[in-house]
Amino acid sequence: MITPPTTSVPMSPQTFDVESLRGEFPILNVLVHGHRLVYLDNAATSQKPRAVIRSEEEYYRTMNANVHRGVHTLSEKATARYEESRESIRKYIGAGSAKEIVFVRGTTEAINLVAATYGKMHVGKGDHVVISGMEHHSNIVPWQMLCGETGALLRVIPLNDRGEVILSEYEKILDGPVKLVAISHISNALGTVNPIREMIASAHRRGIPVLVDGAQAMQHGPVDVRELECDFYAFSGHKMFGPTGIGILFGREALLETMPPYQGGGDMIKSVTFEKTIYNDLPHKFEAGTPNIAGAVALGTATEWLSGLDWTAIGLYEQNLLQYATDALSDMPGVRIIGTAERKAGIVSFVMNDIHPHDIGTILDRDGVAIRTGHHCAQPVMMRYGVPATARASFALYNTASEVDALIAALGRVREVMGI
Ligand code: C6P
Repeated sequence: MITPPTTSVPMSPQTFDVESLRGEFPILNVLVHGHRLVYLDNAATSQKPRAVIRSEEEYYRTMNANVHRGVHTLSEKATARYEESRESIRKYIGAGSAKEIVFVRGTTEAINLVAATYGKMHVGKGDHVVISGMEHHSNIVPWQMLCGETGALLRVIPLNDRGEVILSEYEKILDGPVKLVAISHISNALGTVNPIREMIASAHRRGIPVLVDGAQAMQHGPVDVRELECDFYAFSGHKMFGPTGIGILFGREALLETMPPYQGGGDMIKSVTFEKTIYNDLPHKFEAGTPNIAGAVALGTATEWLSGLDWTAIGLYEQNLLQYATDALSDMPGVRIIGTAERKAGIVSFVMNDIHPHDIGTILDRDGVAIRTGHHCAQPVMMRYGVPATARASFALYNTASEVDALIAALGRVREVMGI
């Protein structure tokens, strides 16, 4: 049996009090099979602070009404709160205008929106769309569908053995008839942080726009879309301490203006006759139907909550935690870490001997340790590294070294149960 590390590394700078931050997350006190929850599945979805939970509740308790429709007080209140939330998010990601902030269901819908509108307008037969070998299915399938419909070709930037994009290959691919690059900021399956600023600059030197899948990035610190100079940035509320069912497509105003609507319906129009519809202004042109108002409001609260944190201290804390977990896992016999990039976020994917990751996940759950197992909606990554699936521990700002110790101890029990 593996002896788990007994001491916690001194990793919390004075400026960041993890225990008091944990106190803001009620779910961290839940018991699972008699054990206090050790939640290490943050890449799948993050937990919610009290402020976010309260915000959604308060919306329903005090102002629930439809937006942009009524003249009555509640509708005006709900509309104002919905638009204030858009403004909070705009500020948080450094966008120039609230017109560039489109509420969607999440990253998946944001990418599909761009593929179905910008993609259909600009990508034709013989053109290329570029993605990388580490993309989530949400940033593969919409482009495959587009290429299938238009006769374009999907080009894939290959990965090295550590799980990093091979930039020299990317440069070569960019010299083709490329109409769009779509790349993840951080890989959900490998933890790799891509050099997206550099990659965006390379594409822009050739006049090629870039969409960034930011699903995994937003919980690890603020992202400034102006600084990145990306053309589109897609993310999900639920992975950044906000609610499920709400997310954002940031798009440069000049591009969004030229794009056709994604869906037709209420709120995306200025006027409708049976002969002709005049579409609404940005961003409403892309928000057909009653939106997830409560979700949008609470996502605004999540960004306000995130703005109040000391990200220099948290960045250091998360990197130390990642290092601690990586070292502990590397010391376990039979463990192979998949994804050893130089720049990583708090995600460790691994396999252990020939134990199926689902067995690992199930046994860990008995000890209250929640991780994700499977292909993580990134089957090409599994193929690239020759594994059917991995076990994945993913860390957020409220995780601690003693939770890593609990993971390692539980993995020791997996070895015992499996007779290794
Ligand atoms: N990854 C994971 O466990 P949605 O489902 O739309 O909120 O996000 C999709 C998505 C897109 N891109 C990346 C890089 C992602 O990681 C995800 C979601 C979760 O890894 C669920 S599969």
